Amino acid sequence: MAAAQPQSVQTRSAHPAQTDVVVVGAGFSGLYLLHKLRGLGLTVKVFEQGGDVGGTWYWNRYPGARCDVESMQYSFSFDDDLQQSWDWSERYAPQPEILSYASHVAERYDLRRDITFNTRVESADFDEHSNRWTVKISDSASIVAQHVVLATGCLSNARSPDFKGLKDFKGKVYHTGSWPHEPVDFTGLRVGVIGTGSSAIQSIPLIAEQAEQLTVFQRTANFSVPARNAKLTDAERQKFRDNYAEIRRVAREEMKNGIYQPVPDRGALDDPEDTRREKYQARWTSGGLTFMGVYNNLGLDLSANDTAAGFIRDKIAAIVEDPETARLLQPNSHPVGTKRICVDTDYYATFNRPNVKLVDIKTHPIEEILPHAVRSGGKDYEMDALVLATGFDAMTGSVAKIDIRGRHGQALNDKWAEGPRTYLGLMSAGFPNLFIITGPGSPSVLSNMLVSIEQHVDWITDCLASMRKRGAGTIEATRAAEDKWVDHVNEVASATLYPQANSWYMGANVPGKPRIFMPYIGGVGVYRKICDEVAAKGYEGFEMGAGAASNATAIAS
Ligand code: NA7
Repeated sequence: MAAAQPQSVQTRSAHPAQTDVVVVGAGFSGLYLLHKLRGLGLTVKVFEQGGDVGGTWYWNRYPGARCDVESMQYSFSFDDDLQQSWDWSERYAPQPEILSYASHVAERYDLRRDITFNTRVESADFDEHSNRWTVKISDSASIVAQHVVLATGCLSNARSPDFKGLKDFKGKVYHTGSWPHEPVDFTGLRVGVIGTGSSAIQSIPLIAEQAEQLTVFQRTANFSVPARNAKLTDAERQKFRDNYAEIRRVAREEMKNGIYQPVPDRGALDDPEDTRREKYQARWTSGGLTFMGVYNNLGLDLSANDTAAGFIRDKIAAIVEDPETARLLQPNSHPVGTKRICVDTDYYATFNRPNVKLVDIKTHPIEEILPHAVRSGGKDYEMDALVLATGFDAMTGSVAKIDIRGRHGQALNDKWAEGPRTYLGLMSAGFPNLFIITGPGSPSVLSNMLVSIEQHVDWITDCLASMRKRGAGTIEATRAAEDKWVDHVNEVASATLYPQANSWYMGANVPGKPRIFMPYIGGVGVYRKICDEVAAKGYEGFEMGAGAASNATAIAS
């Protein structure tokens, strides 16, 4: 794909350029937000560090990368013509197709003209006299904005562990989260994959087909269910299209995870063993993330959860021929679903190939990377190439990379040193006019991201419209509302099994990161209602201030 040309903002002059809104990131959130804000007549500048639109889908180009929510649902719903006309080719679109979709959206709404690519936002400083943010971008230019919206994504900050000797490894090192744009050929190579999260589970079967030898270094075994990916037929697409209004409504308002699916009417222990197994088998056969939706208490009750976990462990034992490999692949350290359940195509069966080997690095952690090998348990595994499938500094990592200073020069990173604090995941007290899309404290990664993105963008747009109507120049979460919300987020999480896992939801994958359950687990339907009520009550828990004029016409575009 040809990268769009970076546009310039007014740079290095005595008077920096001005805009109503700076948006950081041109993934799905940034794109939709730009479209909506233009509808309000606001001037908007979007800065994107990648060479084109797509966000996480721009970077995650590893073999087998695809969404794990079905494409007919992992797509925008805000424009019926768009959802009626875009043809998804497979049940779970592969990454290149999702990227084409993002590109199509950018073209359809003529978005690229307000996006500056290959440009990082370095810092944002709030000036309390003018009530404006000064945003510094990577070519050392600045732009002044009334509002800043962080559309930086939850899984955009790829993380490479600090393995001793890694920089001296003589072969190529790849990270699944920042894969090269040109094709990577592993033919004839001895390849090591470190990590067994979703990215590894999607890529391992394909790398195994190419590589001469593939060694998988596993710290934590993960639960994975078959995707049962397939080409979509016209009839399947049409069924969605004919019912889109209702499907989208239910996904938004009635589901916890923003995915339209049958709603369970009972808990796992309410069914006898044989019925339960039949139901698990039916979901296993139909495939996909909705496996966890068989019963309504799998995330709440450990005994119920054990029945689902046991079913998957039995499947692993049945698929994987070598008993020791099967044992290692069977997850035992966390309840199923408390780390995001993975969706795969032939992952477990791949370990039956003669060229694939599993190494347990929980018992024998990686000691060091040598120029041509990985050393674990005192043994050297010779390698020509390494794939780090080691995940992200999720949810807060991309925000933390920007030096954000709010009232009294307070750094957001200092405020969040003990864990992120937000009101509704949308704003943080002391940082007026700074919004986060799908921020910590909102359902975000526990949901179909497109549903959560649309909800946040719509809410923020309505909020800005309301500010303009009232002549308000600033909006800010109150400390009291934020404290209450943070308590609520923790309380809801602690009633579930989720905090039991060392997951990236908890920040547990990043050494030194505070262990806080970051997303809001109350569900997208409940969360939407709360946000709508807050708005209906005149933005309860937020303070609007007169500040400087907020209307677009006061600011040169
Ligand atoms: P994940 O799910 O965070 O997986 C990362 C994997 O890398 C996981 O198995 C980790 O083991 C492993 N890891 C991370 N650091 C290390 C070190 N230092 N040593 C050994 N192994 C390590 O990232 P993904 O990219 O796969 O998926 C992220 C999300 O993208 C996914 O949930 C979907 O929503 C899409 P650990 O479990 O921490 O022991």
